[in-house]
Amino acid sequence: MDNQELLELKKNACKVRRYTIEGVFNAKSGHPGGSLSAADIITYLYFKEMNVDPQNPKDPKRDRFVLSKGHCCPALYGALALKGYFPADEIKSLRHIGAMLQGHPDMKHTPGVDMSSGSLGQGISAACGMALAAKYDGSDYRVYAMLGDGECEEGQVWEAAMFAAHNRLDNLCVIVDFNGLQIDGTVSDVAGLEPIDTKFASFGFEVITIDGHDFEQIENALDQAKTVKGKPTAIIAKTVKGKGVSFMENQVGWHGKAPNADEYKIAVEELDAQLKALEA
Ligand SMILES: Cc1ncc(C[n+]2csc(CCOP(=O)(O)OP(=O)(O)O)c2C)c(N)n1
Ligand SMILES: [Mg+2]
Repeated sequence: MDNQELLELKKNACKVRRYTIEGVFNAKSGHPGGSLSAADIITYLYFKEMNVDPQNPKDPKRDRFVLSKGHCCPALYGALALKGYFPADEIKSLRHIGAMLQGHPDMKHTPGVDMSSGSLGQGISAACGMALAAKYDGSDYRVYAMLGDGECEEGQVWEAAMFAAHNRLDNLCVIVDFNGLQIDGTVSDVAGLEPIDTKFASFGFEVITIDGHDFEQIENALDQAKTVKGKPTAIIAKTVKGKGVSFMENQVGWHGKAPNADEYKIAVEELDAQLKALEA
C-alpha cells in the first residue's frame, strides 16, 4: 500500500476507536478493551480487504465478516458507520432499549452485520457454515471470522477448526485477536493457549503470526491467506487490549466497563490528538 492509503487506514482506525469510546460511554456499559485491540484489523477488513458495498449489504456475492467475539461490536459498529451502512448518530444510543445497536451484533436489525454473535465459540462455527455454503454454491466470496484469545478456550472453537480443515475451507480466514487478556485475567492464567500457532497448524490450518496493529503486516497476512489452497488460514494477531487509550492499555479491568465522565474526557482527548497528528 502507498503512504496515502496507510494514512487513511490509520485515520479510520482512530475514528473507529473514537466511536467505540463514545458508544460505550453513552451506554454506561460495554466492552472497550477488546474493541480497541481489534480496531485496526476491523478497519483494514472494511476499508481495504473485503468486497462489500454498504448500498447493497445483502449482496450474495459479498465477502462475509463474523465477529465471533461479539462483545467487541462497538468497533464493528464504528467501522460500519464510517463505511456508510447507517448514520453515525446511532452510536450514541448503543445498548439503549429499542435502539438498533445492541450490546452484541444482531444480523436482523443492523445493516452490514453478517452474523449475530456473542456466545463465544458460535461465530466461528457459523463462519464455517458460510464458507462451506460458498463451496456448494460455487461462489468465490471469502469469510473472515475474528475470535478472541479467551474465546479460543471454548471447546466449540476447536470443533469448528477441525470441521474447517476437514472440509478444506480455503475461503475461510480466522483471525485471533491475541491480546493476552480475557474477562477476569490473563489468558495464560485462566487456561493457557500457547503454543496457539502449532495448535491451529495441527488442526490443519495455514498459520501466520503478525502484529495486529501494523497495517503492512495485516495486509501481507490477508494477501498470503488468499493464496493458500485446500486449507483454511489462521492469522494470530498479537495486539494490545485497550490500544489507543493510555489508561486502558493492557488493563484487564477495561474488558467490560464504561469510562466515567472524567475518563471519557481523557480518552477522547487522546484519540482526538492522535487523529489531529495524522491529519497534520
Ligand atoms: C459462551 C460464553 N461464555 C462466556 C461469555 C462471557 N464472556 C464475554 S467476553 C469473555 C472473555 C472473552 O475474552 P477474549 O475472547 O479474549 O475477548 P477480548 O479480550 O478480545 O475482549 C467472556 C468469558 C460469553 N460471552 N460466551
Ligand atoms: Mg483477549
